[in-house]
Amino acid sequence: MSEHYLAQEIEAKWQQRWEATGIDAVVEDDARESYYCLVMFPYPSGNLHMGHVRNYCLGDAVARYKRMQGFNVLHPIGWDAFGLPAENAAIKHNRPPAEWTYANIDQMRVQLKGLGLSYDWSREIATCHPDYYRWEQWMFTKLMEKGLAYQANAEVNWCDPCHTVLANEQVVDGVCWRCDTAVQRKNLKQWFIRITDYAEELLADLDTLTGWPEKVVGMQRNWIGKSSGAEVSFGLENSDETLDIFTTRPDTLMGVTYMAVAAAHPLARKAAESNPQLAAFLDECSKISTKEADVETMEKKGMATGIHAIHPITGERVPVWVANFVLMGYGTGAVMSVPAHDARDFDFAKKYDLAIKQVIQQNDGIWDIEEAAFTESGILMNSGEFDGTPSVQAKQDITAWLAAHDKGEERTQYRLRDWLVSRQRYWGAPIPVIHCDDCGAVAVPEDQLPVELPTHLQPTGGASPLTDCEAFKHADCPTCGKAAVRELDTFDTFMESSWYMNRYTSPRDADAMVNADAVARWAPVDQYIGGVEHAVLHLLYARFYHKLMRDAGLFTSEQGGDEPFKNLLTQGMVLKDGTKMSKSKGNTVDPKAIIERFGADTARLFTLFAAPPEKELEWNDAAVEGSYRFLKRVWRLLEKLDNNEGSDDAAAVKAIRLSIHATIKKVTHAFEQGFAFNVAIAALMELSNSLQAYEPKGETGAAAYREGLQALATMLAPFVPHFACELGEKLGMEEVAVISAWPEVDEAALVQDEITIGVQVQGKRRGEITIAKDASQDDAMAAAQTDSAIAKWLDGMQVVKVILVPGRLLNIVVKPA
Ligand code: LSU
Repeated sequence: MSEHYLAQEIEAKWQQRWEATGIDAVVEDDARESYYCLVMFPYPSGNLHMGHVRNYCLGDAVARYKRMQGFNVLHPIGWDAFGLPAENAAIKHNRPPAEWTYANIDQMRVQLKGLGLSYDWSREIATCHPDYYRWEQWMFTKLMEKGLAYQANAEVNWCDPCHTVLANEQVVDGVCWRCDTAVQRKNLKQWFIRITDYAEELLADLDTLTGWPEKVVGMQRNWIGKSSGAEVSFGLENSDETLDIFTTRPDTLMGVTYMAVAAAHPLARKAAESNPQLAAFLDECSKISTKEADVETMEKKGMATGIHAIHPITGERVPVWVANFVLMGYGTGAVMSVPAHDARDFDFAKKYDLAIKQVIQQNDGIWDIEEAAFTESGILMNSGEFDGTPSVQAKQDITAWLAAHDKGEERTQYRLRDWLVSRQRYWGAPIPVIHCDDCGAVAVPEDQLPVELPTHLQPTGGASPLTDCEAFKHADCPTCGKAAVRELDTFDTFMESSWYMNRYTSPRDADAMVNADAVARWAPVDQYIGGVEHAVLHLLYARFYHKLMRDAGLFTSEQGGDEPFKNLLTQGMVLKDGTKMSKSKGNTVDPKAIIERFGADTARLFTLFAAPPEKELEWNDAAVEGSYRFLKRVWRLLEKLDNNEGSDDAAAVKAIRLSIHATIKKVTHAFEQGFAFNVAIAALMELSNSLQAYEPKGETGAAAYREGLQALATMLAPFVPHFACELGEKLGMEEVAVISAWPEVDEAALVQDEITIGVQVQGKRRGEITIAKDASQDDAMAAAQTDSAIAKWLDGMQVVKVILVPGRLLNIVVKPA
């Protein structure tokens, strides 16, 4: 046989066949144990990027392997289709985003099919379709009813180029996660969902996520940021109001020498009314970014407000300052400052010449409080009745004192803020609210859902075109019937991606957001694969939303679990020349070019072989060609298929069957142990080398060779499915045998009669011998003496001692004769 390996032809043939047979659709029966769910939800950005290819090939390898293991696999695909990138592209090309997006979807669908990914296309969904987002709108109205969704004025992050507010999670190092521009703080009325109500559960349930990388669990834990301490109420001079703060160090309360409030704090604003210099400073503060890292590193600046607070215990006057590092969005937007025991407060006090009062002393030794803050625990001093108390006790005592005097209480605080979900952009799901002059913000009733987004509008980059779309804007108040206006903001797209995995279980349900039986069958997702960029965005929101759906009665804990994703694999990035492939850096490799040149199977094999899934993958043209050459080598193995000249050679058959079955064992293990695909593929390459070196002789030789090729085809199927099916067909296998049945290990083939062990003379390795598995020390020694490489080290020597470590090593000690 001298047929060439024609990748493109083979791939087109099998893709057509799979399309016709729908072999990847699920069969639903009743046993949850046999269900395996794996989901993905790309942005339809138009063209596949190598990073996507890697992600989808990883998922497909898992899905295919699990199917071969007999699981009923749900492997759906759909489109996270709303959002800014699509809207911006539509602006640039002067086409309505709907048209642009649906065209992209059509293009990407073709690309995904071209990769041979085994998706269940019958479940395809797109978030920009009203059949999808109507349920999100419905859910939002339920959340409004429960008080879990609300509109409020708040200091929020504003991105000017994107012309919208952002959630805290979308501000990375002070800049917009999409366009890298520094965000501004603005006071605006926005819609929020009360994720803070779930902070404790979101934190506690992290402990159940044993199938997640510790790193991601840690990132979420930090983001939620639970801290315990006390809320303390300071009085205000000449006022009935109070200045409330949270502290984790109530033991240092007696050391407070000033208060610091955020620029957006009402007290600061009030003081600025009669103080132009302060007003200018507040203005300056509003322009700097809010990211904590920034706040840590930026120059600390402040200004006195002229207002004084009253210390709750001593009654002393304490000056109130505005400080640029105190943020309104965190805690109460005000802090008590204890320069003697906090490094930042110390620096600030030094800079502005504020008092420093030490109230904690070291357990032993003297601390020079003028030099640096003492930030550890110790014994209280200068603290009146609390003097001599250790910090730990003093925290409790002082909190108890405050509670008894109605000036404070124990409190737990979270860093997590409520989820800001409204966006001032057009290409998103309309927020289902009507604003009535009399009734306020009224939820759109269920029978009027969905509130459909007009799809013909052309955004221009400024204000959303919805703001002048008269047909959309006007509506009657659902409560009183008076003329009213619709909410013109849309939802952030993370709203749509927070529940898609559950919708996939009953994607066409017209009566409910999800079907509880379907959720019970498939949820939670068994294996999730994604980039780590979503660690505190999507992965946090989806966990929250899953709990919201549960608590809305859409499914129970027993049916859907309390968490949406059981196991998470965070894939590494695809790099070129050491940096992340990206359009802006101009270092991308177009997957299309690889596919056109070598075929999809080569692209798949390279991305899976070149690095472990969770590690970064450095692009390497030579390795791509190497993957292609490997497939061609395997292809050529077919040439020896019918060779059977010579007589049966039992030892050779035994040896090749040993490598076949040892490989099955190794590859199975690699799949089960965290999807070590690179290890699995390396083992398959070794097997192919063994088969290449093998000369089939006689009937048994030919049979063993065929067995080896069949095993190779089957085990290659999750990685290079077209190639594997074609190879299988040439081997006379049924398609189902190649893609639906994982090979079994023949334990008998693994039993070795002979073993090879190393031989050391004077502690140095000098060669190896092959001996019977149960050979005695004398037999082993005899074998060593007949091996010329070893014998020369024994020549002229007297053997003093021989030690056989069974199965491992023969150790020979000698001295000159
Ligand atoms: N639509 C979202 C998204 O990221 C997902 C939704 C569930 C929030 C990964 C890389 C990425 C994600 C890359 C998946 C590009 C799909 C993507 N990815 N490297 N959609 O289309 O790992 O993390 O952008 O899990 O270079 O591929 O990506 S996406």
